[in-house]
Amino acid sequence: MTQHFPDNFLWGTATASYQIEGASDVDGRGVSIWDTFSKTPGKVVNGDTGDVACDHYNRFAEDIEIMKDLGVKAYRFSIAWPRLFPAGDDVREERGFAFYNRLIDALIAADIEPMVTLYHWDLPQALEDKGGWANRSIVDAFAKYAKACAEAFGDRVSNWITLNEPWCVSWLGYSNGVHAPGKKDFSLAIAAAHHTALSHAAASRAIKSVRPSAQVGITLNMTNNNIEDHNDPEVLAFAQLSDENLNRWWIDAFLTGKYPQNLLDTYGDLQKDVIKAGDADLLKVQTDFLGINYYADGFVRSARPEDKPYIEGGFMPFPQRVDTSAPADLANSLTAMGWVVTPHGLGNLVTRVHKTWPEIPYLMITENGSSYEDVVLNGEINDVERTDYLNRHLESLQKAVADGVPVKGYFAWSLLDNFEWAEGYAKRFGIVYVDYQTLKRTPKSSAKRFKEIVSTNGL
Ligand code: GBH
Repeated sequence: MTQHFPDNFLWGTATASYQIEGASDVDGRGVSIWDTFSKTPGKVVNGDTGDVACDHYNRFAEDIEIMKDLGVKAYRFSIAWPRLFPAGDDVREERGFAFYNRLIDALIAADIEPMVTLYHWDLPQALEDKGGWANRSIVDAFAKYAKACAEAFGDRVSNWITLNEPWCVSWLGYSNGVHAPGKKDFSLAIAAAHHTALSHAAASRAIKSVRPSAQVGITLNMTNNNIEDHNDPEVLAFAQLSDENLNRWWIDAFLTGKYPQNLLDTYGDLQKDVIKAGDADLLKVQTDFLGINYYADGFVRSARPEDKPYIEGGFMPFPQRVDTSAPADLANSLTAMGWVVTPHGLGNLVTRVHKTWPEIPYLMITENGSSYEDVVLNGEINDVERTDYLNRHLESLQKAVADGVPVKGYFAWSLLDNFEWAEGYAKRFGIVYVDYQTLKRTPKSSAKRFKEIVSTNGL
């Protein structure tokens, strides 16, 4: 049986500036926190940096040709804040604006709709020097940057994502330190979580003030936490806290102006003085769509003897002892990232999100994809596992959409193999292979399959 997606379903591919652009010291670009972090020994596998990456800055025309051949209707990319405002202040770098004008114009000429993410993790270092996302002054700086982007590009861009995965920004950046700026302090992470929520609201209002008809959303990395031991109160308490910390924090903020009280109680003194009187009015904002990045489900079961209170992992300040490892039946087919493959999770997730928050007008899958070790054989990359991941996740998504969940688009992560943050170039997520010696691009089998899905609008 053929499974079809709705007419006008927005098929796209996604990337992020620091992961693909390279050209790090070109045209007045300022230093970002990922330049600093990746050049700090021990932070990124192999000492890899984004200095060259895929050299998309110089090769974007070729990348657009690839997308045109794939037949995709949209392209989600991010703007590097340090290209437009190198010192994170009001001083503009016109060559940075010119680059994104060239990119956007070329996309439109190719009939590909630009979907812009304003923040995909490359903060100007000068702002981090003042405390970054943990300092409340970031809210104003981000709103100004957003407004400048809406003014410059909003005549041609109508879809905007304020922040990508503010959970990662806050918790990976400021609490467990695996991402830039690499800080390890629970209270900074909570401050960042609040300031990213305030920033989403402030930026949304700023964009709408100059482009009233723009569609503005936020992208969250969301998952389902599968509870395997329903009788263990520690498991239940942990699952609820994780859901509030990962999924509900930013959604409750823009819908209601409030955070989950249970979570605030658990944070206790760590969140003291961060949330100010009157912030509820600032947090609440009309959000046109929710972007969801989905990779894999999570699992929680009763602790094994070796499991320590979760707080000791330096990840989230939860005192429960639980086991969150991969279930045995999924553990022998992990991706190269070590993540489980749970395709039904995508359909389950969008269904649950729509049921829980029916007031969110529509959803977009802004990222979904997988990393596997690719083998080049006679110039071809037959990435069977990645293709299978794509097929199975889209099958699950199609069923949910057919059942009435308003998902308007799907963006494959990623168009190109690229700089996978702390994993450097060792982990490949692209549907198009990049040879980092020659920078030659080669579409993998998964790209050919995606092209087929896009052209038939179904499976
Ligand atoms: C996305 O992050 C990013 O937006 C994108 O830039 C990146 O390249 C892509 O995914 C692939 O990684 O952190 O041990 O608790 C996804 C980040 C991955 C964060 C799964 C939560 C759960 C495992 N998410 N992760 S852990």
